[in-house]
Amino acid sequence: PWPHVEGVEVDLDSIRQRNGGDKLNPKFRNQDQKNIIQKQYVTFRPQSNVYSDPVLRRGSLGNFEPKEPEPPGVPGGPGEGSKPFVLGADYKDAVQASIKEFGFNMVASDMISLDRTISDLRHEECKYWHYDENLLTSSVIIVFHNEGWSTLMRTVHSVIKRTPRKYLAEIVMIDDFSNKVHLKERLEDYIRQWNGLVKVFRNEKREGLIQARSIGARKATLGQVLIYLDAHCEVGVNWYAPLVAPISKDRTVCTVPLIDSINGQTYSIEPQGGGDEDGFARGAWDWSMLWKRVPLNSREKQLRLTKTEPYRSPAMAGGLFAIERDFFFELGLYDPGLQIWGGENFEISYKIWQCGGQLLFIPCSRVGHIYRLSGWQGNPPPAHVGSSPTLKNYVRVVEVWWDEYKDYFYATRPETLTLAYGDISTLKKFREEHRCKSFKWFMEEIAYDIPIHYPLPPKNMEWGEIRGYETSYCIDSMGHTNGGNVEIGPCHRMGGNQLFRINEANQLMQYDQCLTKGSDGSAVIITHCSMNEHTEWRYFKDLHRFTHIPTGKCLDRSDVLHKVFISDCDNSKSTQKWEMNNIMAV
Ligand code: UD2
Ligand code: MN
Repeated sequence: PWPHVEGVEVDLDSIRQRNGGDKLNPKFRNQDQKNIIQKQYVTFRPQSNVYSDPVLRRGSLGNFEPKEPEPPGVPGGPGEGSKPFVLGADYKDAVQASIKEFGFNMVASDMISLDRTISDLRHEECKYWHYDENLLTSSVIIVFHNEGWSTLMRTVHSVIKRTPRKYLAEIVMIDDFSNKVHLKERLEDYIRQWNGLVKVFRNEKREGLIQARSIGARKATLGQVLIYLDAHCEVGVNWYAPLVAPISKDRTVCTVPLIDSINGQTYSIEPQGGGDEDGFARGAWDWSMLWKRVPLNSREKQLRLTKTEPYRSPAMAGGLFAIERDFFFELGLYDPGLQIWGGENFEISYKIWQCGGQLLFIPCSRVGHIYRLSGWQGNPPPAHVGSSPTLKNYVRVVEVWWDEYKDYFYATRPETLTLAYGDISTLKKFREEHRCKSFKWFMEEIAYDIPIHYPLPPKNMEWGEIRGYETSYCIDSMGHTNGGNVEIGPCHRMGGNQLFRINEANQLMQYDQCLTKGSDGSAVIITHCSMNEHTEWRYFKDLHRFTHIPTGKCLDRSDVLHKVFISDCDNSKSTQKWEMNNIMAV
């Protein structure tokens, strides 16, 4: 018995052992799980895909609903039913170390059964949908790089536990050049229990998650549909049929489950937040290409009869989706020039929509995902990749897909104008040959609600560093935001905290922050602003002057104290002279 698990008498060490955390020994695996996993692995591919639309029969439980409660991983064990599991103070240091290494509390995870039960977070209505039983089969693909063991394996266990066996062709794991012992030496042994259902392939160099997913598509040859999951997920009750049914009906549909949030400390599962009153949101972006979610609007709702039906989304978050295998290949998989992390979620979304497919969010298919906790050391890109791969990815995506809208991206990220993003001619050719639609069509027909939440930004008049005239000192935000002072520092020509822009709306900005006057009436501060806020500045290039319009004062500095402020304009003061230029060191 462990004192820190209140009211429960379970031996956490034995769970940890069974999870493969200490000693890998398949005989520790629990009996219930053995009954679920079939011994013999048989390739299954239905000959035809007769498919009729799902029907909602409110009185009768859906044909894919479990007939009896799921067996617990460990009866009464920690985390069962996705109850929060809180460790005692004794574990504090070990917990912190694991968060730093993996982004999650691995000490707690290792004590929670890999086969634990979870609470059913679905809308009640979801239980009454009936689906055609000739669903397509799937390969589930999980790419991973240096992930924790039990969170990774819980992903695999949950798929095996909650996917009807006849539709699960294989689970393909792509090891993206991990260097942890538990991933290099134990995995093959551990997955042997599933007799070939689970496969591991290893990249010979770090490819990044994007190319690793394309590799996974090539390796996964058995299923008709490819389902991608991050390496720290738990699929929910009856997640499969609702996710795959729309693809069985129309092979150019790509589906995304509703993504709940697994707490990386306690492993409780919270329903996806935000969105509308039912928690439904559409995937979106701001014009600097940050991932955003906007509430499901009434026009989209009206395309459906009931609230748990799939709905259209302009974009996906990236990690969790299902796509027909051949369709994904026809789309050319991911752009081979996208590196490591980021932007691929938009590339695939635009490609799907603009080239004739559809992207649907599926309210009744739910999958939990653990978001990394702060304090995680991160996955630095490998040495053979140049600087800022993510930004380069964004540039490739806007250059290929955004047409004239790309100016809005450059307006918010002017520093990317100088990035060498590589050759995109093959992608442009693909777009032409497939007669993919324009971004304008996409914005008007599908993503029409995004500018309501994220208005198109004003164009820039000038951008670059703001240098004291004939000095080597520049205005520097010092990373301050939300009301912090800006200061003066040696110009470094690296952009970042010294990168500003002045736009047609008279905003003097850095990222999503504006410069304005502080409460003392003179210091210049930097604070978050939306479209019509802090429209206060004018730059007179020939006079080397920035004027603060509301006060009529001039931007000034104290060279000794490194302060930036506004003061009465005086032509003879050299500290009021500035020069904005965009010669960067890239
Ligand atoms: C989100 C997505 C993620 C991906 C990313 C943008 C969700 C829930 N997650 O960030 O899937 O689309 O945005 O690119 O939508 N990995 C590798 N090699 C690497 C780095 C990561 O294989 O070089 C693996 C990693 O182990 C994980 C997956 O890729 O399984 C996604 O990485 P993440 O979980 O760090 O990304 P996340 O969830 O912050
Ligand atoms: Mn993730």
